[in-house]
Amino acid sequence: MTPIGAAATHPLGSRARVLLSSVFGPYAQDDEYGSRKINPMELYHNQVTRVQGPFSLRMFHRSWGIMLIQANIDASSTLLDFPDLDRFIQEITTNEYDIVGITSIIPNIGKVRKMCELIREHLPAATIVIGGHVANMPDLDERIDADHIVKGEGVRWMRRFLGEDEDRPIKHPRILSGIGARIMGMSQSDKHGEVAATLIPSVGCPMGCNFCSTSAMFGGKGRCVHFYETGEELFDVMCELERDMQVRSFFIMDENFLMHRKRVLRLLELMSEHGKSWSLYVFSSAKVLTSYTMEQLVGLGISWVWMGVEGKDSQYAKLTGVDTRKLVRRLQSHGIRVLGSTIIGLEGHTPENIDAAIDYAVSHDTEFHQFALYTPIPGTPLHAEHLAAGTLLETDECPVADTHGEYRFNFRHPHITDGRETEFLLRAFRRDFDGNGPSLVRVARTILQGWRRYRNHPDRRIRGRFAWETRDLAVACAGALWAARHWFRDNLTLSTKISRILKDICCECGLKSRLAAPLVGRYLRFMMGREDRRLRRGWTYEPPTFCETKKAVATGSTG
Ligand code: B12
Ligand code: SF4
Repeated sequence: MTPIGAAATHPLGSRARVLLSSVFGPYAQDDEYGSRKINPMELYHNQVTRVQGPFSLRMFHRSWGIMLIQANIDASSTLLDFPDLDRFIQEITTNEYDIVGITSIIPNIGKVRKMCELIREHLPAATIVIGGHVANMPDLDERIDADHIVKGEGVRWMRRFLGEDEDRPIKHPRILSGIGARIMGMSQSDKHGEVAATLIPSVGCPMGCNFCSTSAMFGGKGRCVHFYETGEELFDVMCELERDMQVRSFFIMDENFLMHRKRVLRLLELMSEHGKSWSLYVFSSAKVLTSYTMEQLVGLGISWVWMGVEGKDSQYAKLTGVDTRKLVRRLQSHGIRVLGSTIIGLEGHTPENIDAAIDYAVSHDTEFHQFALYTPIPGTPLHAEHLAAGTLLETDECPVADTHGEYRFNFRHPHITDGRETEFLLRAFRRDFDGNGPSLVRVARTILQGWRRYRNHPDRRIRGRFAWETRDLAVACAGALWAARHWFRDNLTLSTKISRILKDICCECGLKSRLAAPLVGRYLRFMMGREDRRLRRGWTYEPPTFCETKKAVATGSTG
């Protein structure tokens, strides 16, 4: 095995033919390879809106790590995303590859094992390279048959392996942030300009929270890897993506984007100078968020933020001194939607205090709320602690495929026993939905708040962004709220809440909304009914397969 850092070059260098693949599906089913019905290849429906029925936001995200690698190597390559087993076999039996790279997370290890076996059988001369979070498993080399296990950043590793210049600038792939979005039984448009571009400025996070595998993967506390060091570099890439993809919004895949203050403030200057009215969707810790003024956040176009709330009285430095409830209210009053993230099963949680912990999370009334179980993941300090204490469950007690954080603990919790965490987790999702209503309604509420506050802002750039973000309010949103109110007609609290927001929208948007709400609403209500029946029959949603080939780039690279 050659870990990152060690010298290794493929004998063919850049003349090698490379296949990069994600693990095979279908994903939302229980099978021998580790797929789990409860663990679909979806962000929202898996970890955020899973109990929201037809209101749940369904959407897929491509495998960005291998897309980034493919865009940055000169060798000829094929990228296979979301194949099923037959499609993967077809790819390796009908083509010759010298290197096969697989990306995976730990719960999907059974699929990696199977894919390695198939590669050995059908492409015995190929070099197998495994990357992504699965590489953090300490004994991975004993569990699968691969040639290289790459921990950490993969672009440099792959360039080095191919004998290419590893220091040349990073080319950003053109990535739509989400695909196949669907809500209330309706497929959403993937058309240019509607969906944000994914932007990957860095990987890792220097905060180094003890449970965080992303931080651990790229060096842990105090470390991370920047693909674009400066505000100028980032701005240039964003302009390229804006031009090529006709986007004006960016999903910034950087665990703590705002933490890199110098880069961010320079980006703000450049955005202002060039009149860029972009929307940015970011991940940020609460403490870092509060280190910016609201004017700066709004100027940057921050309109959606994924923020850890973790749990009441949690010990994490990223939350020290921050009243997250107040912060959320403040952000919302400026039109910023929040995806709060709460951990169920922290060390201090007990069956007696879990309701209070859940109520505290729900009281944030964020637009979206992710709940996940406290899960020691190999490679993290938390995992090392549990290993030393002998509190981890053996894989025969808890299969790796079940350690995805949405089902059960992989360790012996000091207070929560007998598998009760599964119900606690579900309870959290349900209470958030029952108390705060569908996320879609909350999003409409906050967008409206932002619009009311900023529609007359003296800066055209800022006004323009809020106008753009409100573009669906008058018709589609009004209709959705009408349908949602009808859906909850027997629930006085929620229907009153929804009515109030709909009334506000009609006040702002006038006759157009008043007419559209019942017309569009009736249609949506019908579609929701259909979707609900489909879901009750056990329908699941799978991503389409992508196969993208790139010819070798002629360079002076060694071979
Ligand atoms: C996007 C994403 C998803 C997408 C998946 C898209 C996909 N096609 O797989 C969605 C939303 C569906 C998802 C789902 C889940 N995810 Co997820 N996800 C992420 C997220 C937020 C970003 C990943 C990313 O693209 N990063 C940016 C790219 C550039 O970085 P990268 O992928 O790490 O790739 C770099 C290196 O790892 C390496 N590399 C990667 N692949 C390869 C391959 C080769 C050959 C080489 C050499 C190198 C290499 O090079 C890349 C460039 O440096 C990460 C968190 C994070 N910030 O990374 C979590 C994360 C990867 N997910 C995680 C988990 C647990 C899950 C879920 C189980 C959670 C859940 N219960 O919902 C499910 C699993 C679904 C399933 N059935 O498989 C964990 C993995 C933990 C672990 N150690 O295994 C992470 C780290 C989040 C976390 N901190 O808990 N996820
Ligand atoms: S702040 Fe978030 S991304 Fe950073 S280490 Fe902590 S949990 Fe991970």
